[in-house]
Amino acid sequence: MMTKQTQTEILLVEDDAGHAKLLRRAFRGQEDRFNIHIVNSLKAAREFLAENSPGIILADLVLPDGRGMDLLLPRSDELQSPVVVMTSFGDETVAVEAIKLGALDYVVKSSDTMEAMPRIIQRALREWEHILKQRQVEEQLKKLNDQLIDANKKLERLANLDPLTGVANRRNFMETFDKEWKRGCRSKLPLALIMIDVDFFKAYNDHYGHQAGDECLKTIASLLNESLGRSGDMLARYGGEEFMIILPGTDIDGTAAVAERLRRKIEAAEMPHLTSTINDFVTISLGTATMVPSARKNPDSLIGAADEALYKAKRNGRNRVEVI
Ligand code: GH3
Ligand code: MG
Ligand code: MG
Ligand code: MG
Repeated sequence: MMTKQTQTEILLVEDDAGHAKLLRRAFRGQEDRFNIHIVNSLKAAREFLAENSPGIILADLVLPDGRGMDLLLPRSDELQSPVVVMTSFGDETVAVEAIKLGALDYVVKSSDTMEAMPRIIQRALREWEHILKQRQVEEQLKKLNDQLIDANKKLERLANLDPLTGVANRRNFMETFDKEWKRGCRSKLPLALIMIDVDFFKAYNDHYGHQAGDECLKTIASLLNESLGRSGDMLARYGGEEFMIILPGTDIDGTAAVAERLRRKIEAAEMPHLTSTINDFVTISLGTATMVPSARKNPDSLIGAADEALYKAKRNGRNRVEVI
């Protein structure tokens, strides 16, 4: 089958007029496939390359103003065209250096190789095409891989966050609590929990509607979040209108002080709550518990203690902090 050939421009960098003539002769009759441009120095080659990007460069190794492979300097990846270096017999070790610099191939000059140059060039072009395709595939793979890493990060974040409030979800809380418990076992430092429940929130929803209830939960979450100081502190949405806070390395007094600060913060926000029987505004009840973790203790007992303290706060009138 006949396929239409596209013409390839060859930049021939050759200072020896005799060699240049031989090469031109070798390509005779193939003008439809090759268009040869001859220059006799590196300087002229660089000038040509500043304006053109030939399909391939065939460069003599020894030129009056440098070496053929110097075209690959300073960075071969800036050069768009592949370079084939021509060496004289005995120059092969230098040719290896050319390959290291990024030359596609080298040809030892002889009357045979000069004659065979069109086929040599054809083969080099096929190889170059193959290299370009491979590079493209590698780039695509890298792009896909980066996208995958991004997507995974996004997924992981989503899996750890409560969609309504944007704070950590219960799963995230359990994981972090488990980690902090183990860390506490080693450090022998206390681990504190604050369990929080919105007061009369069913009545809030009934009166203002579920959507307003959602907005209220969002506001509460962000107010609580901005009130936490230390980097290890963590706020999580534990259930419907319940939040949990982990305070690593915090003792009973410190925890009670943080909890009281949070209670006031919500009260001071003055979110109207007409159907609360204890206040004109939205309030929260808080239960705190502190424990020095140890392998002999059950971590659930700390959560249980915070829950018990919260229950006590509800029983004792709500909008208050109780400590176990
Ligand atoms: P208490 O002071 O004893 O805590 O009374 P309460 O009404 O807050 O307690 P209860 O547990 O009876 O009601 C909690 C209500 O919180 C039930 C539900 O209407 C509301 N709630 C739970 N999750 C959500 C939520 O995601 N969005 C909204 N808008 N409301 C929620
Ligand atoms: Mg020369
Ligand atoms: Mg509740
Ligand atoms: Mg409640």
